[in-house]
Amino acid sequence: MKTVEHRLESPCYVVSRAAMRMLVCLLALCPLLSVFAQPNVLLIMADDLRDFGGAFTKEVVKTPNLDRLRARGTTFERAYVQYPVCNPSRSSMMTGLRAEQTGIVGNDMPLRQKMPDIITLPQLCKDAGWQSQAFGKLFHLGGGKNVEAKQRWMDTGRSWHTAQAFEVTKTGRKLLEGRNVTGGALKWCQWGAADGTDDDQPDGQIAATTVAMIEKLGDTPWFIGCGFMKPHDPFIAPKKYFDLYAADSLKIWNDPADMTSVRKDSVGFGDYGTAFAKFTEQEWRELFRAYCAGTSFMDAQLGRVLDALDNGKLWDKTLVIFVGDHGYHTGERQWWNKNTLFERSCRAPLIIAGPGMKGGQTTRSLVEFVDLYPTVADFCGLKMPHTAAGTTLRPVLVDPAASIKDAAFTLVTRGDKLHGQSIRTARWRLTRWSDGETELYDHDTDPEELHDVSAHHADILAELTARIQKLPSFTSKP
Ligand SMILES: [Ca+2]
Repeated sequence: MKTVEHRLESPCYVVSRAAMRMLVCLLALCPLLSVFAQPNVLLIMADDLRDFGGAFTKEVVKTPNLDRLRARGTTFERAYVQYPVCNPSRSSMMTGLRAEQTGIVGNDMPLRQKMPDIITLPQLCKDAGWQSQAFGKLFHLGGGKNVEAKQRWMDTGRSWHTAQAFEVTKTGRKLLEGRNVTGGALKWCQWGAADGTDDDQPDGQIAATTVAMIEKLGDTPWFIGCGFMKPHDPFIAPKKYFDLYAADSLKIWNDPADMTSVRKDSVGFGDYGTAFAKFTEQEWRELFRAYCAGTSFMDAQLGRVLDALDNGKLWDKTLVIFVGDHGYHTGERQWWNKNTLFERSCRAPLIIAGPGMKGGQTTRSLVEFVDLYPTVADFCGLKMPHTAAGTTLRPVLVDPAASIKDAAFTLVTRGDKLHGQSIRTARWRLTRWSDGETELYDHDTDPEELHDVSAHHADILAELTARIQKLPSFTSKP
């Protein structure tokens, strides 16, 4: 007892108690002060995962682990990619620059070919002392079977200390059910309930290796990229995930008869449009079920990674970012894909959790994927190595009602002669094609963008066109 009294009276204790009070006050004022000077960064990406929000599909797909992550962090309901295709979107996100600035607008251009000296997001942390490791698809996985080319696409050695890609096993390749719904015309339009376990598929292996690396690195600060391949085509997952969805249980989208038709460059173009126009209701249903199965499969792998954070007690020292690389139409405007300037393609999932952050928050603030780079730099206490196109999301993570910008922008190209740019504000989406054609949708009354109202709002058209014209200059020509 005497010892305790002595300790209570010791000047040293008094000082530390005052210091503790000050720290508590500081933390109260700045709830997201980085508790750790070097927080871990876990960047989890899903491929072609639409934001399931909205009246049509909100309650359909089973994603208990995404729900679990939502309970720990902030869900962004209005997060927009800068180009709704894998490589351009990922290149934009990983450099913090718009697609207009990177010039990467297709899946055939490795980042380093266009931007040899750019400091990527994982590289920023790697160069500052973080262990940087990638599993699966973070940058676009080009290169096919050529191992060296694949390593170049993954940016091994520059962005990551090591990067690994994974293949389906012989067992996982065996399909217990499934078919190509185009009769083989579009090779990728294949769905399949696969034999084997989760780890016979790349996403299972990606989860397993991510977990092993988290356990191995321990207290060393790390930046781990965990890049799941699903629900991207081919729409294959272990059979048990198909069994979550009874074959005829899912409602499918039907475009209303009075929907405004739009130019082919906007949606419905090429061989894809021709194939989708022939789909029967049964085929739409089969693909949608397979997409939901792939999403639940990816979600289960996410759960394994979240378990590793639980087990290692890492939530209070890890910034966790879950993103999709762009959205996806599952039948809207008779389109089964991305690469359009509609909300379904431009909006993508984004959830962020981290030290000191409140859980279970949802925000309607407009944000862009170029905001992720400055956000990570901010939380890691690192200086942006180049001028960011975006801005840190910290204010929204502190207060979901906060606003950091009043518009989000997305680009697509159609060959080297035409491109479209789209601006999304809290109320409107204006898409403007480089030949001057426009589409305007009013989200206050039309969240699925069914009716083009550009003929009735000349003032909005002029105002938003002027905003698009202020973007960094872009020409479709290479
Ligand atoms: Ca993708």
